[in-house]
Amino acid sequence: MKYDFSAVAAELSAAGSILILTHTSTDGDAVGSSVAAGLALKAMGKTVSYVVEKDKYGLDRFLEEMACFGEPLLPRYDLALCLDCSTFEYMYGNENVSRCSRTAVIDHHKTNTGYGDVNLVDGTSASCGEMVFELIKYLGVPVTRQIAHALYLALSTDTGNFLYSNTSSRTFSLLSELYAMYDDYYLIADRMKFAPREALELMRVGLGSLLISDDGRFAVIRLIYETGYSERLNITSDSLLDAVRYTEGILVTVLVRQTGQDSFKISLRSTDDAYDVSELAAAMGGGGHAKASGFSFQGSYGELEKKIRDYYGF
Ligand SMILES: [Mn+2]
Repeated sequence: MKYDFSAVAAELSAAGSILILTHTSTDGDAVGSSVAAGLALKAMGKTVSYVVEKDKYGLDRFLEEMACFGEPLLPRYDLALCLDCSTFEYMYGNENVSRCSRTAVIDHHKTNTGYGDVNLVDGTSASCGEMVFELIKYLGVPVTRQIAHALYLALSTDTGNFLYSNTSSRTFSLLSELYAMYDDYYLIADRMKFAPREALELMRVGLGSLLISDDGRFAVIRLIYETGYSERLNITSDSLLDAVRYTEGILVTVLVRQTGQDSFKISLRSTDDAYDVSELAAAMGGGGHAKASGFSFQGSYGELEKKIRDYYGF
């Protein structure tokens, strides 16, 4: 057994009522881990409530349990079960932890601060869902179709559909176990491709305003009021960024999103080892990694563009 579940399992069996919480800006691992753990605990006869944000994929049609996310809370719980959340501050609705007598944490972020009474943290797990899957097996709870779908969602999200560098043979052996039980995960995978209608307009504004340096190596996506961007389009720009950054020849992609009259949020992506975009981010008071980083800027768009052009020399 990869994990030592004894401390967490002791907390779970002692508790009659459990409140499940996870991180802000919900994602598939947060939702999937919560639903899978919640259903398993209910099957054990526990009273379970959730403080989890509704997802953005419309997955509630596959995971009926998500209808419980908005249910009113009890005044007290025996245990807070915090999943996939590295710090207490980053937890969605963390004020509700005060309703709980004890706190148990299960997380795969190696930076987890250990804010629980018991903490099971494993930085080598690709998703929190992997840990929850093993926990459910440890507890001996049958994996229903909905639990399996929730686990698939978690495993698939945090590995970028099993493509990121964190994907391991263990991920695939857990996946293989899931496929041995059920085989209709394409329903979830298909649904995850859907985006809100605003995504098309964001794509139109972003590509319509695209600025490419003469040598073709630098691209600036201008989501600013001047090019037709508005607060209504404040949705994820991941697919827009990916469409540009994975274009042959483009080495650095800068996405500028206007957040106010004189304020901007800038995302930087590099697809070439010669460009460490965290250097520009750090110079501008932000941070991140060599291939993906970001910063905020106060001032006019003109000043910002000049700073970026001067820095990279285009
Ligand atoms: Mn995660």
